[in-house]
Amino acid sequence: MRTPNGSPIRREAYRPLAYGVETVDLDFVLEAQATLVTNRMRCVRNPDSDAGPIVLLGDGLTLVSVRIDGAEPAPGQLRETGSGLEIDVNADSVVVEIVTRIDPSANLTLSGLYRSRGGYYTQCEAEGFRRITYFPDRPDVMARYTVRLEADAALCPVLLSNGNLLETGSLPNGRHFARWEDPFPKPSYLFALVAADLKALERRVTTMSGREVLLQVWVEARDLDRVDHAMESLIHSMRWDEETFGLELDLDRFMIVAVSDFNMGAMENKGLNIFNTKYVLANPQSGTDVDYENVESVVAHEYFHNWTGNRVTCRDWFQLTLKEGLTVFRDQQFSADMLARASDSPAAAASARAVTRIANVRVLRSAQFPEDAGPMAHPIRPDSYQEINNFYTATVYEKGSEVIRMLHTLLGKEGFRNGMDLYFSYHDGQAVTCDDFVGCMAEANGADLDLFMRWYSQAGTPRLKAEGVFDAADGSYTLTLSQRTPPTPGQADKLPLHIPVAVGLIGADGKDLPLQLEGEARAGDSTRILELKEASKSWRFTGLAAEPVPSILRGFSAPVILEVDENDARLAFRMAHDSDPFNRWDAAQRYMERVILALAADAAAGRQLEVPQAFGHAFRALLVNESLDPAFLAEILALPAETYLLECMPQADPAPLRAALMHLMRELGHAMQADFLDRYLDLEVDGDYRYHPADAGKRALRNLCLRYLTAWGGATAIDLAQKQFEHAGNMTERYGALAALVQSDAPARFDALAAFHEQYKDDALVLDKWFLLQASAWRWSEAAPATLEQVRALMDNPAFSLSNPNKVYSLLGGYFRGNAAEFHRPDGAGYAFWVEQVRALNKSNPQVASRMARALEGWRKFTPEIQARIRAVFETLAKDEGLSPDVAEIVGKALA
Ligand code: B3K
Ligand code: ZN
Repeated sequence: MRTPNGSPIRREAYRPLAYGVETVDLDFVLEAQATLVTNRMRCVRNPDSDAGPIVLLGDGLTLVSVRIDGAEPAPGQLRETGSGLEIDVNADSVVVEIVTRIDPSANLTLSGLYRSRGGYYTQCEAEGFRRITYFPDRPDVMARYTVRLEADAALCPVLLSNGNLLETGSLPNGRHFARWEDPFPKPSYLFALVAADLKALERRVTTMSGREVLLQVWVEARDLDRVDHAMESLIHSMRWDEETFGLELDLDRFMIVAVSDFNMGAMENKGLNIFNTKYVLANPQSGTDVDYENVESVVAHEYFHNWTGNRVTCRDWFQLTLKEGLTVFRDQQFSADMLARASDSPAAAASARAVTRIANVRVLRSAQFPEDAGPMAHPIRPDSYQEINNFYTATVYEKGSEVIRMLHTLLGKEGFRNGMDLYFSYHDGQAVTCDDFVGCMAEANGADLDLFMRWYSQAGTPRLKAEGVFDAADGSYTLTLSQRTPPTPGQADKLPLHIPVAVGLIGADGKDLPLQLEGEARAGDSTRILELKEASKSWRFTGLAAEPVPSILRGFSAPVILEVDENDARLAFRMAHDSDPFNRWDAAQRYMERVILALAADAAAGRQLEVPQAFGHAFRALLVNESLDPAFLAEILALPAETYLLECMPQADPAPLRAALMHLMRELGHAMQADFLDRYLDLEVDGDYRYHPADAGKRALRNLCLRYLTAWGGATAIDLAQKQFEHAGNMTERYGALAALVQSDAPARFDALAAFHEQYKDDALVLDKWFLLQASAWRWSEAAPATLEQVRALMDNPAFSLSNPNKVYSLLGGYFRGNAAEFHRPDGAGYAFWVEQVRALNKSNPQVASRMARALEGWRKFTPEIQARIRAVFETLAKDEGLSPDVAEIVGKALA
């Protein structure tokens, strides 16, 4: 039914269809094993396309009947093709009625119509709709939908679909129905239905134009005490989009539905967002501050898609970043604004914004940089793919968002808003391309963005080199910026990109110097955006009394790897003084990275490990600095992600890296015991839990202090962690204490894990944390049980199931992606286990299987011994018959 393995779909092959669809009337008779779908669509000739048949796509459907304008098809008029049906017609407009039968109970892929905990749910993006009915299932076919649902009234009392409810009613035999109408034309990937036993939290709010709208968050009855935060987040998102972009909710009703079995985070179906429970449910007893943050940002993300994705959608799936990069940028801005709003001074607001930015960049560096350096490297707008589901990537999303952010930086807030306004005025209701979007940004600002478009076509992480020369004779400082992007698969030669580089110069007193660029009248700014468009360019700053310390790429103004020659003293200086909080954090990260990589080299060579004193001083100066916001401190004192550090090693070697990380944490915990303890005791948050940035920041820093203390492992530390675990008033504290115990070699960790399991064994989301923690745990002593054996044992826990993605992501993902040193054990047992699990998942849920398979795709960065072992398991897998296109693409590219 699909494109055979190995024959990719190309962006350049795009052609509009001969026939589109104007209206669709769907009728679902929902039965567990045999759901009948009647699809009546008005197909209309596309005047802009060449002549041709009506082309319908279908996957795994049982065809019951077809009628064309009410009649049986004439002989030869209807053909079954490998991917669906083709119908020859002469008329400009015909009504095609197709009846199909599907088996939602047998659908474990969680794409199309499937069952979860007794209910029926759909997931159609990217190509799930063709698993429900025959349809031109591509995003450039936008149609108006009506939907009738019929199901057992006792089992599925709630029947939902997109848009507005027209009618409900009872039927014989205990059944009932509902009819829905979506007034907005939409692509099929935004279709959704839900039929289940759910309850809703409801709120009525008034939009900026004065319309009253109904908001609902639907969950199982037992979860109703966990939905307030999702509802609050939805209301905040609505207000933010009105205030920031003048964009209003366009429907009378907006629904969020939570489902336990879901492949990714959530889905922006028109008016009926379907969410993984993980991103809806949170109360103080079950969710951590991080869960609260995630719920807020995913609710916002899906809500923002209503304009950036639904009202204006993608012409084809190569344009995915058009909606995803832009919507990620919007949700990141929203999160930063929410944090800043809760701050009580401009400085606090800047620090709060930096905390969001740091979180964004951590994700980029630990997930996107490795992707861009591996066999799956692709531009944010790929040129080809074998399986589109493999391209919902960190590159399309996170780097895509960085590209939008650069436009925002280059054009300014107002210029960006003008571009957005123009985009909606031209393209509302259309399926468009990334060129259309950037074209609007250029037109609205009179800007030339031709060169900027290279960000859409060039893969790989650019290296930005900064070199400065101070001339004491004339008080000038010449800064030379140069760029180069290493080759990526299929793209050997790279061209210069248009890179905005935010630069500041710091004086010896630690204060920013006013910037005066040679030949420019304007002066005085402390940060300037330099636009690098060529391979290399120099800028001359004048009027300087002494050599400044440059602070380059402030706010992480471009998704690049900055190469700058800074000695330890300079990093410590910026760690203490950089006025740009992001760069201050980054200086600390760079310093830590340097220290950790040196320790890892020593560990690999069997040398004694020693943490440089100067680093300890710089670290401690921050730890005891009470003028810094705790949330920011929690970021600046946390080590860089292991996945990112592996990328930074000349030859990635997980074991010595892990030894280095453990050594550093232990040593810092030991040397600064008293300071960690003081801060720990100071940071206690009194009163009832509230999700507030100030409280969350304190809890984050407090838990981090505890982590350093238990890493060292003195009796006081373990006792503190146990007390916090026992007396915690909320999940952030309880889980923080459990994590601190598990990340130590204290025997108390086993009791804590058992107690946690006992308390939450019926709470799926909390248990996911328990699985994750054990799968990703470091081994602090040789005596500790091997992680792999524990992971295997945990698979037998009654709460674990390979068919629930959250469980797989926690336990298997936690091991494959979150525990490099244990997964890459020298005996290869981790890889054998990986082959087993990828094979099992490949049969039931290819999307999840592919995600797990990707854990090893970056194998070429490792030492030759590790490479040889991983290559062998990829080769084993490659010989399997029946690999899904999803997994086959990953394996094929990994070996190419
Ligand atoms: N658009 C969905 C992702 C769909 C993934 C399909 N494999 C969620 C989001 O980005 O908002
Ligand atoms: Zn999205």
